Amino acid sequence: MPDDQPPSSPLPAPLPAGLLDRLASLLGPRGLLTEAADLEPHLADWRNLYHGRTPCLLRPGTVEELAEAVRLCAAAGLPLVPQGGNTSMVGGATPDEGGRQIIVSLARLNRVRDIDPLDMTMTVEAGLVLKTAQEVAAEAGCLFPLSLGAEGTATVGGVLSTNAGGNTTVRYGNARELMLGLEVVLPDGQVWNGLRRLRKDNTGYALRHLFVGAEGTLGFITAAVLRLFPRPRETELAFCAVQDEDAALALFRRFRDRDESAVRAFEYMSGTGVGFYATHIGGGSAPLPGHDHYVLVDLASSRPEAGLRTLMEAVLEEALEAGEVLDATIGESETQRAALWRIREEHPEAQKREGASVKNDVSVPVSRAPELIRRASEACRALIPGIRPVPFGHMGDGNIHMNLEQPEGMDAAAFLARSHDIMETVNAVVRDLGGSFSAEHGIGRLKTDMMEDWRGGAELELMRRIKAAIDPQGLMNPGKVLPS
Ligand code: FAD
Ligand code: 2HG
Ligand code: ZN
Repeated sequence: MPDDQPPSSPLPAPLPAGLLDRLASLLGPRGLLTEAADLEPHLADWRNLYHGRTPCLLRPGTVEELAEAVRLCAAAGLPLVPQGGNTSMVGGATPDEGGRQIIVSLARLNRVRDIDPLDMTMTVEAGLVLKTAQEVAAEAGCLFPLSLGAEGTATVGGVLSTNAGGNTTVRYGNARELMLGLEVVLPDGQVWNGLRRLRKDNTGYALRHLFVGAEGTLGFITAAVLRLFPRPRETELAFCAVQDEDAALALFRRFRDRDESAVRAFEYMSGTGVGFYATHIGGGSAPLPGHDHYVLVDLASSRPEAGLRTLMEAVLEEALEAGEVLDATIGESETQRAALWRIREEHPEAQKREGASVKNDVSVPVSRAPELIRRASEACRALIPGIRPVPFGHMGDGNIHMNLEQPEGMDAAAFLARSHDIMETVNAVVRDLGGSFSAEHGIGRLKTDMMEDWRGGAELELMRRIKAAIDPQGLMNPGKVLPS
């Protein structure tokens, strides 16, 4: 269970004699931090659920420095916690309270090594911020499509290590589908160079896929070859109030049936979530007020004269006539489109400002998303009267953030003490609908205790064997992903 208080004791255990000096001479003053004030921002997660300790933080400037530091720490039997932008939603990048786990930040490994608009690839280092990666691709006339609310902070290494999804999965897939090759520093300090930019490469086990989604438990991703795509020439965005959850999905189907390739994102929001946005971020208002269900439809095409406006208007008109769409507004400029996207992107922040919440990043087959929202909301209302369901997210790929906000006036700590019951309640519905208890955020520390139940037997046993084969000392990000 998450802690809600910073631990008060004991202080981090001292490192073996001489190790700090060796790390200092290897990494230099920019590469080794030991001052409490420098360490502090790295010791808690974005949600403020976990608070850890560390004896020091390593910030290697080159892959060779990282590899040597890993060798030194492995020889001393010291556990390592990789950290990118520290935006994990599951406590994946936070050390435990024991004080022995050393944080290793990849932030200084942030070079663009190569970009090739003919191969449609770019080779970048792990610490490159996702938004910068998008900008670099755009400067070369291409698109790197992975997009999520934390893109100004999250890193390429982080999104690959969590196999992040985000808003464009419906069109381009998860981070895994956007990766062709990897470079990895293994737990013993060996460097594996798998930076191949090949579209076909059937040469035994696809090792690169082991490290994607491994959440830093198998090694450090230091660089990656990423796939690029043509830049859109036309985009259209509509913010729509819809009749109910079924109408939201029916609208998705209408767009998909007309032109599947045009749908770049299809996001669902509840009236409660849009209300939180209005209160905490939108200065008291949001477009099309007074409805219970909303969707954001984002269309994009790289074809010249794709006719997206005609498509958007035609489909919305049909859906209005069918009573699925109740009202809609189409973004008329970049500024308007950005403002409409902001309503969706600020949902996590607005929810945070409203009070305590319990997150459930879950997925079901796309066809079952409306049922998930309805049934999980009802079950949670029955569990805690006054609880406020705030379902939102990536309806087009079946990933709903089935989040629950505390009842108004309830003590936050008392509400969070029910986290386990709430997650169990949502998960029971998810299981019944053939879904997954973790869609895109990963397992981290938050969900390790669910692994046995959901993935136990041969699947978990295989994962343990892979972990033991690659990291026999168990030094990479201990306590994450696999239950102890
Ligand atoms: P960190 O948080 O630093 O680390 C995440 C995990 O990866 C940890 O286990 C860490 O140990 C490991 N790790 C980091 N770098 C490396 C590396 N180089 N090598 C090996 N292991 C490494 N996620 C989504 O999927 N979709 C969303 O739409 C989305 N929206 C978000 C919106 C907000 C406001 C926030 C705060 C988070 C959101 N997230 C989302 C979650 C988060 O942004 C992603 O999980 C992201 O992939 C984490 O990147 P990071 O660089 O911050 O990684
Ligand atoms: C998003 O889609 C993120 O905005 C965060 O995945 C979801 O806050 C959440 O639960
Ligand atoms: Zn999401």
